[in-house]
Formats: sequence, C-alpha cells, structure tokens
Amino acid sequence: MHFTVLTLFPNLFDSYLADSIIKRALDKNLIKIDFLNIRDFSQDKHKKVDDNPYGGGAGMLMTCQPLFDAIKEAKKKNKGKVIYLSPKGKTFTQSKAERMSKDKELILLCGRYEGIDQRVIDKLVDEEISIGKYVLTGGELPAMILIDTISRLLPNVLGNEYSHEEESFSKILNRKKEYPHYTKPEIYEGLKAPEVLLSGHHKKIKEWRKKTLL
Ligand code: 58G
Repeated sequence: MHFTVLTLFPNLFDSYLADSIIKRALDKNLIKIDFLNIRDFSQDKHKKVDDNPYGGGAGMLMTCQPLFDAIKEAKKKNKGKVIYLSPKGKTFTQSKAERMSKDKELILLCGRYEGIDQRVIDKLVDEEISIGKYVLTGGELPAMILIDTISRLLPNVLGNEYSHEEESFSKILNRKKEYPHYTKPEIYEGLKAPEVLLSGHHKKIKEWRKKTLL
C-alpha cells in the first residue's frame, strides 16, 4: 500500500512511524508513506496557507491554492482516492478498513484550523472520512489511525505473535463477549490465574471459556 499524506505537520507522524509494527512494515517495503507539506506549495510570499472565512465567522480556513497544487503533485505519484479526514465524514469502521486495504494507493488530506475551502472538497476530494463524532485540531491523528488500521490488515505486516488470521475480526470486535485472557505469572500480587487454564486439559478449558462468556 502506498500512502501519500498531505499535511502542514509531517513531523507529527515521525515518532509513531519510527516505532511499532508500522516501522517494520515500512522497512520491509510492505507499505510506503510519502509526505507532502502543504505549506511548501503556498505561492504567498509569507508561505501563508490560511485566511478568514467569507461571510464571517470564527477561525481560519485553509485556502484553495496550496491545497490544489499539493493534491496535483500527490496525484503524479499516487493514483489512489483522495480522502479528506473530517468530522463531517462517513465513520471509519473495521469493514471500511478491510475494503480500503484492497486498494493499492491512497492520498490522505489532513486539514487544520476550521477546515478547508469547500471548493477543494467539491473538486478534488473523493471521500470524506471521520474516525468518530468529535472535533480534533487536525486530521493527522485520523490519518495515522487509517494508516495503522489498514496496514495491519495487509499480508505479512503482523508477525505471528499478532496474527489476525487465527482470530477473526468479528471475534476481536466482539471481545466484550469473549472469555477473559490470562498470561504469566500464575500469581500476581496474590491474584491467581484460573487453575483450569494451567491444567492443559483442553476439554475443560473449552468448557470454562464457554461458561465465562460475558
Ligand atoms: C470542523 C472543524 C470541520 C477529523 C475542523 C473540519 C478531522 C475530527 C476528525 C475541521 C478533524 C474526525 C480541521 C481540523 C478537520 C478540519 C480537522 N477533527 N472525527 N479536524 O475524524
């Protein structure tokens, strides 16, 4: 999967991508992430990328020119859909991630301030996606959430220890209804892991798990 991220704050992605399993996916070339700093496309002498909204109102909007030019540049190397991360978008779900993981390329547009000029959305955005019903200061966290969720679904991204093959998505999402999990040590500050799980008696373990379903 090739992601191109358009943002005013590409550095926000560094620490997240420098760690964790996403770093490994990048190193193994299972995913590629390009960043375009929207400010680099501003033709304003002070590299301005925002202005007051027509009709008045609080806050600033990202202007058309840097966004049109940044998206045009992104499209030279990335033929995927342009996704705008916005609280007005359609809610991102595991099913949506599964569908998007079948794409080869995606362009992720991160807004700041009070959002972007509607003409960018009308002309250049293919889809508006929201990670939930709350407003953030920028689209960068939602973009990272899409990258993370989609990347872990790609072949060979998860190691065996995190494999989603053996445990289905529906199971993960229904974890509330799943049995409780325990790992070492057997006793932690006097709290014992259930005896039956240490017994090696598979039939009894299965019965215990069945009866502990919430
Ligand atoms: C209102 C306010 C509309 C995504 C700000 C648009 C992005 C939440 C989500 C914005 C976001 C989400 C500017 C800052 C989008 C722009 C960005 N907030 N729920 N904020 O996915």
